[in-house]
Amino acid sequence: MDLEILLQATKEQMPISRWEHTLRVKDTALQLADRLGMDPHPVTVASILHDYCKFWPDTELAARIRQSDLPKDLLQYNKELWHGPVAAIVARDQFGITDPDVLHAIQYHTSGREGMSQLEKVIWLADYIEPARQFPGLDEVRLLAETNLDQALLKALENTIQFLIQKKQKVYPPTLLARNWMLDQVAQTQTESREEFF
Ligand code: DGI
Ligand code: FE
Ligand code: FE
Repeated sequence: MDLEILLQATKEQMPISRWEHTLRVKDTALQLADRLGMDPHPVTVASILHDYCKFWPDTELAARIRQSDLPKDLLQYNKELWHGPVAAIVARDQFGITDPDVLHAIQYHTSGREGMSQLEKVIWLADYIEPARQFPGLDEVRLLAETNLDQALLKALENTIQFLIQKKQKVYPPTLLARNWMLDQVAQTQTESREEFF
C-alpha cells in the first residue's frame, strides 16, 4: 500500500484539526510500537485510516453498517461508535487492505474488545493519549503507557466507562468485555512476575 495515497485520501475526508489528530495518533502509536519492537508498517496504516469516516454523515455510516457484514447491534448504541467499523470496511473494500490485524485495529479503535491484539491495543491507546488530548485522569494513563501498555489500557478503558456512565450513556458491551479482560490480563502478569521473583 502506497502510504502517500492513503495519507492524501484521508486528509481529504476531514477538517484540518482532525487530520492533525490523525498524524499525532500515528506518531504516538509509532513511539509505542518502537518500544515494543513491533513492525511499524501496520501501525502506520491503521493509524492513518482509524478516523477516515469520522466526518461522514450518520445516515451514511448507518447505511454502510446495514449493507455490510458489520454487527447490526452497533445501530442500537452511540453513533460515536460507528466511524471505526465503517472505516475498516472502507480500508478493505476501497484500499484493498487485507491484513486482518490492521482491519481489526481500525474497526475496534473506539470500543476496544476482549482479546485485543498488541496492534489493537497500541492504536486504541495512542488515540487516547495523543499529546493534544485532555481527558480527566490522562496524566496517569500517559505515565503508565511509558512502562506498561496493559495497565495503561485498563485505566483508560475504566476512565471511558466511568465517563459514559456519568453522562448517562449506554456502554457498548465490547468495551465492558475489554475492560474485564484487561483486568484479568494485568492480574495474570502480576502473578507471573511474582512467581519469577520467588
Ligand atoms: O474518534 P476520536 O475522537 O479520535 O476517538 P474515539 O474513536 O475513541 O471516540 C471516542 C468517543 O466515543 C468518546 O467520546 C467516547 C465515545 N463512546 C460512546 N460510546 C462508547 C464510546 N467509547 C467506548 N469505548 N465505548 C462506548 O460504548
Ligand atoms: Fe475515532
Ligand atoms: Fe481518533
